[in-house]
Amino acid sequence: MAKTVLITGATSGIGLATAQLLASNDYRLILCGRNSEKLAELQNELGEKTDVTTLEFDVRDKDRVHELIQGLPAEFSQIDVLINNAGNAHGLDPIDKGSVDDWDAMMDINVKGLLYVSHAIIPQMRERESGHIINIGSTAGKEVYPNGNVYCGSKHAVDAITTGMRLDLNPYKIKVGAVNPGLVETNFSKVRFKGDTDRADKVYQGYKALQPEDIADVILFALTRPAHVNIADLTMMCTAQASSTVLNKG
Ligand code: 8X3
Repeated sequence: MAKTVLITGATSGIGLATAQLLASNDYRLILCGRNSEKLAELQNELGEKTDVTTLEFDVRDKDRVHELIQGLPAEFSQIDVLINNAGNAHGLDPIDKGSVDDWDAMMDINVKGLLYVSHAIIPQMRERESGHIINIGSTAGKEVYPNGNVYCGSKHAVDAITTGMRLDLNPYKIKVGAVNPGLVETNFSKVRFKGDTDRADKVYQGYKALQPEDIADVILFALTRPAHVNIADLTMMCTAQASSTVLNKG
């Protein structure tokens, strides 16, 4: 039977590319996001290829996250795969100039939001003794770069939480892994720079960044390994990038 996959942050970037790829590969989809219009469009588009339902929530709203996941219709209530993708960077400032609101947003979405969604789904996976959780981390979860302070902190937390989940859920045969991309060309930088498109565009100029579809490919690879294989931790960068601080712009 086709597996059911819940994806957070499914309306753009890596989440969207993953939803599109999985829809073409016989996965049933629960697409989650904040934008109900985009969710409805996606349901229409991908509904032609597979069964799709949508949940409109902000991962920061723990009560709503819990309520909507518990209230899924019977045909979607068994979640085989959770892809914790929702996440953002807000600002790129030295620690002494950072905005407390930006810090709150990154910790609330990237760390606490991931925990809220996981908390709502792990019990059913534990009960069935099966399931697969893939957390979308970042190279920023492996190394800290100047001005990255709190964003890097949030992604280091994702890295630690992924390991913690894998350890604690191991007795229940639940696979847990992370995919950690470097620079990916999405609206990530537009959000980080609060709509400053010129600044955001410059991040991806002069080299070929990873595309969201590249990350989706790796997620599909992780999902299609045999039962005894878990992709525990995978870091990927575009060829031009060697680390968070070394990028060859030609
Ligand atoms: C995204 C990668 O280098 O912009 O998580 O922090 S980076």
